[in-house]
Amino acid sequence: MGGYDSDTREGTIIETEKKVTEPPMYKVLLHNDDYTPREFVVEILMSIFAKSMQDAVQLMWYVHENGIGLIEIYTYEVAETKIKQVTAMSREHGFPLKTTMEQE
Ligand code: TYC
Repeated sequence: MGGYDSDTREGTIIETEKKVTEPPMYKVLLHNDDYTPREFVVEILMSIFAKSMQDAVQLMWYVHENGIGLIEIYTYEVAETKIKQVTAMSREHGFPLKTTMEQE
C-alpha cells in the first residue's frame, strides 16, 4: 500500500532534499560605541529583537565589555530588516548604534 514506508533509502533522500532547500542563515551582530546610552541599547534589544529585559541587559553589558556580540540568527531578509530598524531608530534619537550581519 502507499503512504509511508520505512525504507532507509527514502529517509536519506528526504534528509538530502531538506538540506539543499534550507536558506543560508545570518548572524546579526551588535557593536559597542562610546555614545549610545545603555538603556537605549536595552530598549532596542527588547523592541526589535524581542529579548526579555534580563537577556537584553546581559547582552548589552557583554557588548559594552567585549566590543561585539551575537544578537540572533535569521534569514537574510529578516536580518536586513532588523538592521534597518535599528539604524532608523538610533539615528532618530541621534545615536550611532551599529548592527551588522554575517553569513553563519
Ligand atoms: N558603551 C555604551 C556606553 O557606555 C553602551 C553600549 C553598549 C553601546 C552596547 C552600544 O552595543 C552597545 N554608554
